[in-house]
Amino acid sequence: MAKKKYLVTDALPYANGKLHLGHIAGSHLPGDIYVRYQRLKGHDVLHIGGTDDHGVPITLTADKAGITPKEVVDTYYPIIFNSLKSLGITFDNFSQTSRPIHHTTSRDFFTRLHENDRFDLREVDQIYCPSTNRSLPDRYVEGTCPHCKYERARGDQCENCGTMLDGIQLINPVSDLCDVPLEVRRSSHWYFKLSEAQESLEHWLKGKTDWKNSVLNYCAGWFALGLEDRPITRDLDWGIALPLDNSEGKVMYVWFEAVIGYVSSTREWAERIGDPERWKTYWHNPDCTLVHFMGKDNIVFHAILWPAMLMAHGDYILPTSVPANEFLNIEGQKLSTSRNWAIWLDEYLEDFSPDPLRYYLAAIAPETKDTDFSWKDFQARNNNELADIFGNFVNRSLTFITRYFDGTVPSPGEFASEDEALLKLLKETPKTAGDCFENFQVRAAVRELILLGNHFNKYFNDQAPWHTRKTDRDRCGTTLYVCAQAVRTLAVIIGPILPFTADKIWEMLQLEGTVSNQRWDEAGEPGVPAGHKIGQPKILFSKFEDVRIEAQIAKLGKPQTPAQLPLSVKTTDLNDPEKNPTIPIDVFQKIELRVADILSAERVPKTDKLLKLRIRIGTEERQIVSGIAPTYDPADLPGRQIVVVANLQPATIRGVESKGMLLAATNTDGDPVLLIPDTATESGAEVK
Ligand code: B3M
Ligand code: ZN
Repeated sequence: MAKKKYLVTDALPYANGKLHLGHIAGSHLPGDIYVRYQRLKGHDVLHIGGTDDHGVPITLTADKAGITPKEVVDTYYPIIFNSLKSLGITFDNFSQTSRPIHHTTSRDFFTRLHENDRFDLREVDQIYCPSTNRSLPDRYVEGTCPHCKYERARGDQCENCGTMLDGIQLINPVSDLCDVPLEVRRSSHWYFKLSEAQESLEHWLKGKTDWKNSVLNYCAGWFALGLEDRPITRDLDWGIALPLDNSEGKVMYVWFEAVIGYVSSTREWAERIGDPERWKTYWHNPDCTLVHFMGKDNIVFHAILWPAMLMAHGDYILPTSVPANEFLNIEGQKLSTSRNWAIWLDEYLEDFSPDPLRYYLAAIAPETKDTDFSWKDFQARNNNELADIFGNFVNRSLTFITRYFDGTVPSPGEFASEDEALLKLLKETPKTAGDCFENFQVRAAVRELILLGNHFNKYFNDQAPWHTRKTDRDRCGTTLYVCAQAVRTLAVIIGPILPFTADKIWEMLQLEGTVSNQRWDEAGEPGVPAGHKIGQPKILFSKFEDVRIEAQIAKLGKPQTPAQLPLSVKTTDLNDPEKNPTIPIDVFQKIELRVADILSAERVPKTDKLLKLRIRIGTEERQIVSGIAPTYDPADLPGRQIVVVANLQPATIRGVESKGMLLAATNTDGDPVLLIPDTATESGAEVK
């Protein structure tokens, strides 16, 4: 089959906060599953992402925290980037829209549309705050939606009915920052002539019969109202300046440039791999499939505004598909970050491994309607499906081979009809599961996998190898041969959803290469030869006890503790006496810094970041807990020297006692880096 090109994008989250499971269920996980699947199919796939760094969401966060927008986005970028990476979301490039390459790309795009006469400069009324002397675009104002009368609609969009708004349309507008009465002033803005694009857009969408109904219906609603021209500039000092004279104080509207961010991130990728023009082989290639993953609140921007911009430009392909997802509720309530009724990805990953979450979110994916994340259901799915169906089958098969066939896959005898039936099922599986992935039906794919897993276990039970082992060794060997094939097929087929598990199974099977370089279409063929020596079987999934789940439920709706708000002091604050008051030397001298030797290190159970270290300071041995697991393997630590604060009050961290704290810097990825003496130093030596 010919290699096809795919360009897959996930919505760019605003870099003003951490990622929660709404982001993941809406775009990153379905995007990643699709990408992994298409790669296994052998296609040329580029997965593009990044953060959305401009616009009022960012400046509002900065205003409220008293820091600059740049500090906001640079704080959240590494947190967002690292949590996605830990969840196994594999991007070819993950950029920021605040980078120069995006400014250039957006200004070029703007210039082309300007040359093509797609803009109109208009004088308009705009909401103005007399106390802060600034105009208040977008989310700086809230008021009643003129369409659905929802009282807390924002100046850019009504969260309730999804309508795009302009602050001036709101009934009873109020400022988000102060409560003086607001005024209306005139200002000039560039408008994108979206109304002109309606006919071409309608015509284009008529051909999209395979798109989700929800997306098509949503667009039809817009067309029925008639598309209106949209202002695409704002009076702000954070954003992308216009490539025009007389445009001081104006920047591009964030939604105009954020979508161009997909192009900029692709260009950044091309530059990084040393082939700067290569991005065009996707964006300017009519044979490339362009897929945008996102949540339903972004449909209008991706299925109407962005295609209209692309058409107006002329050089680009249009989206092939816009598989928007509905919303994820949490324990029966709407997800709300302000009430902290949310599950934060980085916190999840501190307590659990990634695959159970990927699995559960795939199983309940909000593909056609809003769905509910329930911790108890998460627990049940993990325990009853991952552990009892998949984990159990893999484990019993491989353990049996290890125990009774010396770890060597037995030669099959003559196949009985049950063996033939299972081998046939394996052969058919790539097509059945593949059709689901192809059509963005991840829930259906999970159902297929469960059926498959149940078949496998039933086969094992019916064949009763523990019995035939004694009565008919040939039959027993045939059974285990077939089971080994099933384990391999399973590893490939679950790969898009459960990549970490797939790798583990591959490792246990000791097959050549990696799961990700297998061919999907051949995944159902017998691929483990008789006589092949497998590795040590390990448990794939542990069951989650009630206490772990209850602890998660208890966190919902509670205010976040300060440690979870990551805005930290930046170097620019160093000379700011308010943020960084100086201290007299005697205060510093109270801190006992000592050189210590690491004696042993181990992970703190059920956490991803924490290590428990036995250390020696001079003659004294102690235990400390430290969050350095993201960078350091416990096996590499014994024998190394560190610097510790020796007189810190003891604390209990995750139930483990810690007497002291080691010193580590935080690198730009947000990962810890140990501070160590330059040459071997006597244990217990003072640091001053
Ligand atoms: N930042 C909205 C959001 O995070 C917006 C997406 C941009 S995609 C180009 O939901
Ligand atoms: Zn509304």
